[in-house]
Amino acid sequence: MAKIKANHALVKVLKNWQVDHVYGIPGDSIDKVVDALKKEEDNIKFYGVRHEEVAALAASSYAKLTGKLAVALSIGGPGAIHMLNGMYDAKMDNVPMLVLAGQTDSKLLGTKFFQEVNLTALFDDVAVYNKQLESAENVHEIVDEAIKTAYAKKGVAVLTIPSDVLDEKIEDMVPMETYKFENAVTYAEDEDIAKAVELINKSEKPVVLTGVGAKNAKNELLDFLDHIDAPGLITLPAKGIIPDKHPNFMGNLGKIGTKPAFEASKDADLLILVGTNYPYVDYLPDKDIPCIQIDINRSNIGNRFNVDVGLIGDTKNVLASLTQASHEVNDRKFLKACQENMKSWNKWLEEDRNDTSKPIRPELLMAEIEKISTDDTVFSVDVGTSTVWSTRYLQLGHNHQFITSSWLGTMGCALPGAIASKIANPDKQAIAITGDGGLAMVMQDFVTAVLYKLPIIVVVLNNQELAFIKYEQQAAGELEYAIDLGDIDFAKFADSCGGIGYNVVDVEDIAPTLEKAKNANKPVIVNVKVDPEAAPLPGKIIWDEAKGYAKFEIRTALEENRLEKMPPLKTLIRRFF
Ligand SMILES: Cc1ncc(C[n+]2csc(CCOP(=O)(O)OP(=O)(O)O)c2C)c(N)n1
Ligand SMILES: [Mg+2]
Repeated sequence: MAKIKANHALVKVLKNWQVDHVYGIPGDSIDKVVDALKKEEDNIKFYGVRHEEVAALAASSYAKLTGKLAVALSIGGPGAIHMLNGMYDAKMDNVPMLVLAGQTDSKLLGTKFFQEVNLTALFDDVAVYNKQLESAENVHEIVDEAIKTAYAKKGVAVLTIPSDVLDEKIEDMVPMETYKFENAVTYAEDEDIAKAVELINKSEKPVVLTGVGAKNAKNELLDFLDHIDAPGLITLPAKGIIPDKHPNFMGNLGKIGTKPAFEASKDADLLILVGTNYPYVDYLPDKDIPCIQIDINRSNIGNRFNVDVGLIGDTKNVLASLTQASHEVNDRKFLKACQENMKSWNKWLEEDRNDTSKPIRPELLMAEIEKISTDDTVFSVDVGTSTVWSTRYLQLGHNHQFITSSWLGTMGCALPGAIASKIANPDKQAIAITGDGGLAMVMQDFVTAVLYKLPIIVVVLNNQELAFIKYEQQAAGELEYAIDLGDIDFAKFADSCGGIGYNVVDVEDIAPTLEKAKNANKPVIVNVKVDPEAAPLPGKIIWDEAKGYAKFEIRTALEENRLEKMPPLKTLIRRFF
């Protein structure tokens, strides 16, 4: 049998799995893999980043957008440690990733050699597959197994590779095949569907709360909502699954959700959970109302709520079965009441979206970003107040995509997400929406977008502080502390990277500058000085937060002798009552 170098065998398996790109930084302990990738450069493109965390975050984002596994690689020791954050992002948002990490030469392992870190121990908690390659012989089988496991368990597979192991020649047993992983389609039991249908038919006030698990079932979900005439709520990461302008849509549920969603939830007599492991039980209805939960994963059923009927299966076919078997309802009184509620909410949102006061309000900025978007823009949103403004004020349509770091909630995810979006879909516009703190964590990789000619638009909500934390401190009745960031001229920075940078300070400049960004065929940073006093208030202020705000006011007055500017009273009142 023909012989092949083990590093080439590894890369051949990646090719078999239709891996067409890799993110990473080369270096001593991983260079054998990089060398083999060089030989396949026409098939697998290497995206060299400036920080390994960005490699892992981009890989995770790519998987969120496409469902396909992406690969991140780095040397062992420091490079591998840098990747950890993006790996947790993939783990917690349940997407497949393959990490190839270099390691000290096998003969030196255990001798406290330079850069030797126990990577198997390091990755123990984050990985669904975590092996150190001990010999070259079966490399193809091991890589295969790693990728299959990442897909099957929707998580991160790690292969740690001591630098000398791939040096050998082995028998070429890599099959000449193309693989595609497909989860078996699961159908819920008929008997359970019948029980669920009975509950649905009996209910007067059903509420449907949808999570990202329904990402591939948009049409079925909308058919179901129309058919039973029920209000549709979403979790934050599911933004975009129900178009914002859909008549049954009540917005997202939770601390940064809408008041109508909260009220629909509290008033419901039946809760239908679709593809979500929603954690904030305070926002769910009281536990004794009936509940139907649809999930592909049995272990999610009844996690947070007393579930009467668990429908284990693909959201797509389960929703279709429910639509087919349940009574059609028109003019449901409950939906009408929710829609009335939503009308006032939308009126308030519209007022905010048109607020041209100075300094620039983030709400207006969102409305302006929406105007330059196309009908299939991918929005990659960071963690901070930009998460609140984007989820609340951007109105997404059926073909928009929205990604963020939903469960890990890591700052710095927006830029890597936009880079991955352009790689996944070069023809779709990619807009990153980020805070100044979040961008500062990963900004060096703007130059990656420049280098690979990925014309992304990065909009920075620059308030020179960690505003989200400021409001958390206020809501908890604490004094503001350690939140100042200073000012970075991100526009100058963009220019210095070979991209394009714009500073926006005046309201009148927002629209023309965004228009220029839209038409620039280069990566752009639009650095917008936004109002640091723009408070991302919860849609519905729950009692503890109201108490926190009051305590904060009293403490600032007493301990600091000043009365801090509170969010406008009008806003507080309409969200509290
Ligand atoms: C890696 C990481 N560190 C810290 C936090 C906690 N945190 C959440 S939001 C936030 C502030 C974000 O600041 P910025 O990006 O400037 O956005 P702003 O809230 O000011 O709009 C912080 C520190 C986090 N989520 N992730
Ligand atoms: Mg900020």
